[in-house]
Amino acid sequence: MAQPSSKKQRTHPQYELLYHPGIPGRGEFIRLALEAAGVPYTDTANEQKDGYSTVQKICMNTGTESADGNPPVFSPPALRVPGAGKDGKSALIISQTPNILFYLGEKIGIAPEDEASKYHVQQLALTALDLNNEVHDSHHPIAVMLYYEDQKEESLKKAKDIRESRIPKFLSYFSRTLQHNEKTGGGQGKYLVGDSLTYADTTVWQVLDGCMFAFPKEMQARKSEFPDLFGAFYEGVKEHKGLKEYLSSERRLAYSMGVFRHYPELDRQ
Ligand SMILES: N[C@@H](CCC(=O)N[C@@H](CS)C(=O)NCC(=O)O)C(=O)O
Repeated sequence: MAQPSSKKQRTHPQYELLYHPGIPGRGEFIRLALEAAGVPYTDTANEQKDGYSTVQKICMNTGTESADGNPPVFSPPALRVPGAGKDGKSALIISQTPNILFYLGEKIGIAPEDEASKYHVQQLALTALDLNNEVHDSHHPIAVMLYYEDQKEESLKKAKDIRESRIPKFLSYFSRTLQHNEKTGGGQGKYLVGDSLTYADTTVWQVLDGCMFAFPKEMQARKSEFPDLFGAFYEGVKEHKGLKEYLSSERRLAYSMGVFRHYPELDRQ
C-alpha cells in the first residue's frame, strides 16, 4: 500500500461513515477501504446511540445544507471528516461511494502515488460499482419503490441477462486487468493496479463476494473460466492484513435485503 499523503502525519481524523444500519450495502466499500488501511472510523448508525437519526438528518433531509455548511447529500453513504471543512475547522461532508473512495485513497494510503495509476484505480472502482448497480436492478428492474414481488416477472428477465451476458463481461474485464498488471505492474495476480492493495481491489472483491451470495450457482459455474480472479485475487484480498480480522469480526455485516440478495429463482437454474 502507498503511504498516507502526509508521511509525517501518523494520526487521522476520526472518519465517520454515515450509512444505513444493519446491512453491508454501499457502506461496505468504504468500510473495506478503511479496514484494509487499518484506519479507525466510526460507523455512526451501527455504533452510536441515535446514530441513524444523525445519518438521516445529514444525508436524508430536504434542506439546502447537509450540516456544517456543506451542500445537501443526495443519499447515504456519506463521509464526515471533522476539521476538514472549507474553513479548516468545521467538518467536511462528502457523498457518492466512488467520490469517498477517491478522497480516502490518498489520505489513508490505499491508492497509488502516481497520477496515472490513481485514475486506473478509480476506473476499476467505478466499473465494479456499475456491476453493483446492475445487480441491484436484477431484483428491482422497474422501480426502487416497488417490492421485488411486484416486479418479479421483469426481474427474472433482467437477472437472466445479468448472469448470461453482464457478469461474464465484467469478470473478463477484471481478469484481463489482473493479467495486464501481472505483466506490467508487479501485481502477481493478487492486485489490480500496482504491486500492493488499493481500493480497486477491495471494491472489486466486495462485488465478487456479493455476487457469490446473490448468484451462488452462476458464480460457481464461472470459476473455471476465471481461475485467476476467483483464486489468487479473491483469496488473497480476503487474507490481507486488516481485512482478514475484519471479515471474521462482527463488524462485517451479513448480506440480507440490500443490493446483494439471494433469490434462488434469479440464479442459474
Ligand atoms: N450513486 C450513489 C448511490 C447511493 C444510493 O443509492 N444509496 C442508497 C443506499 S445504498 C440509498 O439510500 N438510496 C436512497 C435513494 O436513492 O433514494 C453512491 O454510489 O453512493
